[in-house]
Amino acid sequence: MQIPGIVVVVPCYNEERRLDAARLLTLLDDRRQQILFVDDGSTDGTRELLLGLFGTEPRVEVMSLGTNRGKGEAVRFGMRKAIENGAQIVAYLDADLASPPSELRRVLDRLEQSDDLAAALGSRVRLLGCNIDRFPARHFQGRIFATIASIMLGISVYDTQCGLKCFRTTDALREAISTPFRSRWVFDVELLGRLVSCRNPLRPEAIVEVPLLEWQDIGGSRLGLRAKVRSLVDLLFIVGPQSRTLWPNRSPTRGSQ
Ligand SMILES: Nc1nc2c(ncn2[C@@H]2O[C@H](COP(=O)(O)OP(=O)(O)O)[C@@H](O)[C@H]2O)c(=O)[nH]1
Ligand SMILES: [Mg+2]
Repeated sequence: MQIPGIVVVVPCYNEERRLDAARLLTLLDDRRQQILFVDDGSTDGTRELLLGLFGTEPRVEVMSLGTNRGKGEAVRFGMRKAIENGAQIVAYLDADLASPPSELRRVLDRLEQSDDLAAALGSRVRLLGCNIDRFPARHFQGRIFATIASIMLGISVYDTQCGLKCFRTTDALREAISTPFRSRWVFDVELLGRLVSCRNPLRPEAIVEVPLLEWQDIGGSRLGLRAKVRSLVDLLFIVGPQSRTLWPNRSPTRGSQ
């Protein structure tokens, strides 16, 4: 890889059937951008497909985790590697491109517009004029989850679970990803909690949500009922110790690490 300005981490677990090479390549339209695919111990041909499609592209790297560790760890490994390689901005994006590359660009633009911002998060708000195509049941489950997460975190986040998030490389980010996440699926909440409660915390004002203009629920999600129930339980265990709502007077400490 060249010295990276912006690295887009794309976690992949058994994505052989869903990978759309042509759309993914548009992530490289911005010359500063690089893609780091993290193959999360896939058991199908994901790794071989990624290497075959992008093996000769200098701005694409494929990292392989030997065993499946879950999305949170796949993202964390990718972000750590990107930062070790010198990335100034690290983003992550789901491999199914439910958030399209054009929306990644908009969220990155928002982050880059202001030096005061440390993170810009895609947010699936169903506003008139926006094309947020979410399965109704998932929309309502997501709203309940995000509302609970937001109250517990003590910061107003509308959509904790959107798979598109962008961060400047800050001390807070380095610290937040220095140790494993406790949850496979609730890691976004854990990450936000750590960012605002670590030793060098981000001010909540340094984090913005950017309402997406376009988002589409792609079939094939493997987040089943069991994982959803587990996520709710994880939420209580994760956010409890670092909650600004539950512990309003607590000075910033090491968060959940
Ligand atoms: N399901 C699943 N996805 C993973 C895992 N590790 C990484 N991922 C990636 O996480 C992203 C979101 O997965 P997806 O199944 O679309 O979940 P969704 O959030 O319900 O749409 C995709 O890029 C997956 O390839 C894992 O262990 N399980
Ligand atoms: Mg998906």
